[in-house]
Amino acid sequence: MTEFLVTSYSNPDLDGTACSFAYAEFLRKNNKEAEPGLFGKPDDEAKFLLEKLNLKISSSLDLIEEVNQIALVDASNLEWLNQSIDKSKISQIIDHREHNLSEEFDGESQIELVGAAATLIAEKFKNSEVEISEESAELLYCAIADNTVDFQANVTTKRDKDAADWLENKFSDKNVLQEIFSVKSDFDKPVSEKVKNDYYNTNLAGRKVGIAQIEALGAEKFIEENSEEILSVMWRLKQRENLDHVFLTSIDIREELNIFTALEQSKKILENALNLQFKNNKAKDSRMLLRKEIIPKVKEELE
Ligand SMILES: [Mn+2]
Repeated sequence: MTEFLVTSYSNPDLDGTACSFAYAEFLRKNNKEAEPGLFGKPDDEAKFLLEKLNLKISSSLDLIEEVNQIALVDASNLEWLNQSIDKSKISQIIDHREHNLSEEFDGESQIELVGAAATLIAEKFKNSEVEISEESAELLYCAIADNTVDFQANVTTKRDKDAADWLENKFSDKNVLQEIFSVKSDFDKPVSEKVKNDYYNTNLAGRKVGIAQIEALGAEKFIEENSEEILSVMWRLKQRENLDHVFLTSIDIREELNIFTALEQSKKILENALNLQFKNNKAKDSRMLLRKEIIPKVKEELE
């Protein structure tokens, strides 16, 4: 019998995965019975790092029945959770998103707008007596770098940099970040897989909106070379998931820009929400906006 399940959204990214693993460790080292769990499949970067560190995280579905409490990490929007979660069991929320529903939640919540939820977990170790394992330090460090696009995105704060500096001395593998960014920049797979690697749909102002995100070295070239196919992947997603809008936001880490790709009927919404100018089905922007910054603006426009 485990008291706590520590988990995130379905198909978590490196931040959600790292936070689940490391926060469960933090709770255990503070004498609570806790286990990390994942819903769905972690994204490519998270999968790569778990394999490299030889870590296996259980499926949340296997743990959910037997736990009394759920701690949600890198997640706060209760509408986005896996259907099998009994919301009355959620006792803690730790997240860094502006768009969340934590106000409808009466447990313990920590929502702070830093670049990565991993920063919030790292600070807990840093401010306490308990030692962090090498695995957790490496996971959290990579998660912060990954979520802030190597500390370049607007969402990056001093707290993220301080946490990363502290974590960096707690593990030995100094090449790992370079490897993570090569995984992110691996275009040697079908276009549809690349587009859907970091994708979900969400309800924004009553509209069902699908949003895919790519952050990579060479993202611009990938978009230029595969426009037609990307549009047809989005069209199929729109049909299958019955979406009102669907778009892809890509960050080219080298060129330091966003490229938005959208179907015809979603261009106007994005142009207004983000002050963009589409040419054909693409729009470029130099702000390096992350999806978590884009969502509140699109939601406002749809309202
Ligand atoms: Mn995150």
